[in-house]
Amino acid sequence: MVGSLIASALWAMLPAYVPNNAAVLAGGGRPIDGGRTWNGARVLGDGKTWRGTAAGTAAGVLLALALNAVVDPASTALGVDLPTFPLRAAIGLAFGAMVGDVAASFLKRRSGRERGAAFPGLDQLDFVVGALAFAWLLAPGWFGEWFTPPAIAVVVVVTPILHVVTNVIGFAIGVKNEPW
Ligand code: CTP
Ligand code: K
Ligand code: MG
Repeated sequence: MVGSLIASALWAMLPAYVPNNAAVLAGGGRPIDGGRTWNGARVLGDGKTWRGTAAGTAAGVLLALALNAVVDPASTALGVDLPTFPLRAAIGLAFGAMVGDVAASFLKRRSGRERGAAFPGLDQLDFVVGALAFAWLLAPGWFGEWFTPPAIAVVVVVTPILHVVTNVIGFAIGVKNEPW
């Protein structure tokens, strides 16, 4: 019961987990804020680029389509009812994750944090809030079916753990500048 709740909730979040990591690998080029500042600090900073945002969103949507192709055997193997992703849900999760991350950088710059500075709590949950909000906006029926309050609770507890582990690995293998 709890196991199947965790499995379906995490499966439903997978298209929101990939974008940040894909952006790290693909990032670079023109920053979204074009170098502009506001009240003495960059609006977003050099860490938020058009290329990283586009690549991250594309990676999340592509992963959702790939998961749709294997959802039946995966459901059977795990003995769990797993979600398929309508395109609108896939886009909401992937793009929303990127928007949440960009919004967090905006808040970091407003609070005097330089690019790459840690903001515990925000760093781990920014993309969760963005992904859930955009999935709800773009695919409300699908969202209500899979992101029940208990599923959201699972996501909010488990995601920060997964996020910390992934980023420490990314730092250790040299693709990420900081371990957060
Ligand atoms: N990245 C990107 N575009 C995005 C998000 C991330 O290009 N929308 C790339 C950047 O190269 C960035 C790296 O992924 O440096 C790591 O992402 P993140 O940790 O979110 O950015 P930071 O550089 O730490 O900047 P910030 O302090 O604004 O979070
Ligand atoms: K971030
Ligand atoms: Mg960072």
